[in-house]
Amino acid sequence: MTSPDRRARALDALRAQTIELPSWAFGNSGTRFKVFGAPGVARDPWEKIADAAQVHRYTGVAPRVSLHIPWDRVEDYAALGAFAAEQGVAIGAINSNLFQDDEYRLGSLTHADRAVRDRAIAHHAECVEVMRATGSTDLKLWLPDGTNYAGQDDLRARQDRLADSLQQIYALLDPEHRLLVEYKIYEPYFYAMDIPDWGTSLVHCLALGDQAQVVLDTGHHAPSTNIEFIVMQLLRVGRLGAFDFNSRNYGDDDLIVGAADPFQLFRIMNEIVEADALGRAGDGTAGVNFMLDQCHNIEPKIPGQIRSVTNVQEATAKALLVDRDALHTAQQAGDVLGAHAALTDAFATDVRPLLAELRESAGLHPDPNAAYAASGHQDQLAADRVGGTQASWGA
Ligand code: AOS
Ligand code: ZN
Ligand code: ZN
Repeated sequence: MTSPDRRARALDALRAQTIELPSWAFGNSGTRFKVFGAPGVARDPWEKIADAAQVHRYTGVAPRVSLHIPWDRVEDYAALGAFAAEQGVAIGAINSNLFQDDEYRLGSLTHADRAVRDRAIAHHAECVEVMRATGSTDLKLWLPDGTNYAGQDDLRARQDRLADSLQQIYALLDPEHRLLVEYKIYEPYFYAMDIPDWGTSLVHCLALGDQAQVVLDTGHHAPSTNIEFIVMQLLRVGRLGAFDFNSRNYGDDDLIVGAADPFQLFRIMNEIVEADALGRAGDGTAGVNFMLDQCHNIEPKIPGQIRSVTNVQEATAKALLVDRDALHTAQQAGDVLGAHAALTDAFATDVRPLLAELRESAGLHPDPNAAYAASGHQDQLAADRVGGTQASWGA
């Protein structure tokens, strides 16, 4: 049984939780085999923001949208930020892009040629300008650089060039900005990525300074990696800046978070709650940014994002309901199964009634997935958005 106190504290914490949506989730996406077009899909950054705002309207906990430059390049970023505010959302992290130019075939920030590195650094100056115009405080850098064959390049020299490039990017930041450095085990290169793991990301962040933090994308690890251990360790040293949440069965699948392994998502949120790292500071700049990094290849985009947000909320609610006194007592006493049961009991709790109560207390429909499906909004979009080119992942 959940104590009334714990339930009340969970409701307060859930009320304060926010989840950031990626603009690219609202464009068409697919694999290298096929991109499926869907009726009513957003045709430009403005429509992607409007779609993200719908997700916030129904869930009440998704008040920011991440942009990707150049996919979301516009003439007037201040106007885009103002449009987002009118829609009831804010611009979140600005994602740079180092993977679409021919020049970057052998690397961008790690390239042997200084001119190529300078160009990649200059792209981040553009991203920082976008941050200033939109009020964003997070610059997110996923480095796609790497090598395909042993001996192809000097691994250590690439790290040295990377350290130098990152320092120049870091120097562009304003005091309220953060640089969020993402890691990924493989793809697009398959011998050695230049930031393959959290250790490499952390080493660079530590060298840069306090404004540099690690991004943990849940799809970027080897199978059987204990992700919650990484979460714990990065929190312990104050360097977990953000999540890119998604689900994976095989590789970087970018499926709906909590779909493949809800127990793993619960274990991750349990470490967050244990470290009291759920909330962000009032100004939104500090703490862990809970972002989604997903693509909805075959399912509709807005409902896919609503489902993702509610999945994160469910895992969070379960983590908040863990009887921490019982857990810590059992841990101290060496009660292996008692401690394990403190977690599994919470995981087995049906938190949907708690979340329904949370939403109703905020004036929202208790079931955002059903409410959006019944709204007719999707049909309206399909009727309104004819003509033009639908935005694609990468377009
Ligand atoms: C790539 O695999 C990474 O997950 C990136 O975070 C992201 O998907 C991309 O940069 C889109 O902005
Ligand atoms: Zn990512
Ligand atoms: Zn990824």
